[in-house]
This record gives sequence, C-alpha cells and structure tokens, in this order.
Amino acid sequence: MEECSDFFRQPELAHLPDSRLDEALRSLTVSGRYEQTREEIEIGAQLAWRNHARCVGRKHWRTLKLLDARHATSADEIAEACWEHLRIATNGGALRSVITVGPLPLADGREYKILSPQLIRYAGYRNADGTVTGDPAQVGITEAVTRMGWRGAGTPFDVLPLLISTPDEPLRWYDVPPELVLEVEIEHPDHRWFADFGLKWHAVPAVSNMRFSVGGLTYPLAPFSGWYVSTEVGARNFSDRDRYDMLPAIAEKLCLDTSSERTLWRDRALVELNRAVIHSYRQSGVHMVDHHTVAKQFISHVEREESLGRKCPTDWSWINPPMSAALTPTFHRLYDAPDMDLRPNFLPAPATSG
Ligand code: NRG
Repeated sequence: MEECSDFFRQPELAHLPDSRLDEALRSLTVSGRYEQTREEIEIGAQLAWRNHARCVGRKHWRTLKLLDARHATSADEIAEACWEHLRIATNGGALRSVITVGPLPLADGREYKILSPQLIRYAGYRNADGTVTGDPAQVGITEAVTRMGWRGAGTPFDVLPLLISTPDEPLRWYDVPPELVLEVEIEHPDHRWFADFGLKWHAVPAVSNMRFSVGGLTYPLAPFSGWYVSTEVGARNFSDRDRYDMLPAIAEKLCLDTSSERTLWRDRALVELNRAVIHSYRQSGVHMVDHHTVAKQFISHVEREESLGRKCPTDWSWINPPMSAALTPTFHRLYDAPDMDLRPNFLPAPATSG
C-alpha cells in the first residue's frame, strides 16, 4: 500500500488526478492488485532503472521504452514478445533501451517467468577431461536444457534456447531465431592473428531473470536491455578464469614473459583484448561504451541527481570497471548507500527460480 502511494506521489506522475491513487489503493485492498496503465509502467521502469544501484549507465534512464506484453499468457506468446524485444532493441546495431513487461502473477501466486539469465547466452559443455567448451557460467543451464531434449552444435558460441515457465504448461524451451542474434566477430586493430581465436560476442545484453517492482506490484517477467560497457565483454566474459579465460593464449601470441606475475603479462594481454573488443564493435556498427566514457557519463548523472535533490544509491564495487578502475572518475568518490531500497526497482530473482 505504501509503495503504491509513494509511487503515485513521484513528480514524474504528478499529472495524474488524485482519484487515480484512490482507485489503485481500493483495488489493492480488495484484490491485492490493480491494473497499471502503459504510461505508469513505462515511467515506473525508467524510475526503476534510475534507482538501480548497480547500473553505471543510468544517465540514459529517460530513454527506456516499454513493450507491453501483459497479454502474453502462453509460453509461445511470451517467446514471441521476447523476439520482438530483440528486434526492437537490436535495431541493426544502433541499440535501443527496451523493457518488455509480462503478466502479473495469478491470484494464487503462480507466475510467468523466464528462467534464462539473459535472452542471449552461449552454451557451456563440460568435456570428459573436465574442460568446458563455450561459456563455463552456463554449464548448469546447458545441462538442464539438454536433458529436456535440446541439442547444441557443440561450438564455443552456441546460443542457448530461452527457458520459459508459465502456470499452466510444462517448462518449455525455444530456440532464439538466429536472424535476431546480432553478433560481433572480434579482431584486433593491429594484430591480424587475433581473429584466429574465433571469438565473437552478441550485441545485446538482455537481462531476463530480474523482477520489476513498481507501485506495490511485482512483475516476475520483465527482460530489459541497453548496450554493453566494453569491459563486461573484454575484462570479464573473455578474461575471467572461470569464463572464456583468454588471457594466457593472448599473452602467448604477444610473446609476453608469463614466467612471473611481476611481468604484468595478464594486465598487458587484458588491455589488448579490450582494445580488440572496442575496435570490433565499432567496426561492426554495434553500439558499446568504453569504461572511461561511461564513468564520465555516470559522474555527470550523479551530479545532476544531486542538484535535483534526489538520492542516487550506488554500489561502488559494481559501477567501477573491472580494469583500470582508478583511471576513471567513478573510483575517486563515495555515493549514497546502495542498500536504501528505493522503489520502483529491479530485484534479483528468488533463488528457487534457477
Ligand atoms: N555483464 C553481463 C550483462 C549485465 C547487464 N549489462 C548491461 N545491461 N549492459 C554480460 O552479459 O556481460 N544493459 O541493460 O545494458
């Protein structure tokens, strides 16, 4: 109730008549829910983005567009809505920030949700010798969909099917239509051999397992996407030892002395890998922001929020980049505490939903 009242008191909804809050509260009391308008959900999603302490891209919060998929009540219809999301978000590489919002839970609590962590993820196959082909972070979900009858080609970059759960159907998987998966092949601006690694990554990061809490209601199905910060791909997905772990192979091709950590061979390989990622996305016309630029944008966002007298809860460890952090301005200051739980917001999926 309080969240509902707080929501309708946000300045962004000040143009609504007072009767709207009364109506929503009455319905909440009677049935535990109310029907939000498209506008309420879209503005609510923008505010959820603005309030989300772990996002460094929040300067653009006002540009988020809603795809209303509340009518999609079968897994087929939900998959269709996700494909539409990818089409509109991808936009040939000129990425657009989009959120798709699905149905509320049923009165008995059963939910429509996406179990896949993102709309596009690469499979990880555990080999007999203990190594992994593909993305080691996705071994669990890859094994689960394989048990359900899915068969991947076995390359390091097989797009996993989307896992959709609805109240009245068995858990279902859907192959993502390949024409909707824009990908970037990674090459280096100076080293021709780099392309031989055969690395590629997808254009659109579309988080699909967070819940969207707005105005006292929670939508369990609400995938959203913007664009990548280069370090997400270059300094984590390709570099983490428990992900694609590319630094040793790159260091070898660069003829670096890997006999001791003191030579900083990891750091040197990391810089070249990240140059390759930034260069390749740009060459392919796919939007991405580097960590220096996004940090500057974030500082200007925080300063604007401060000047407007708004809180901007921020998780320092999430908004700083995983390389060269102290070279960016986000490193050198403190922020409003990340745990003040401003709503609307995006919340982690409950542990049970895999
Ligand atoms: N690090 C994850 C993606 C998380 C969300 N990142 C975004 N979101 N940029 C990865 O796939 O590497 N977004 O909505 O733009």
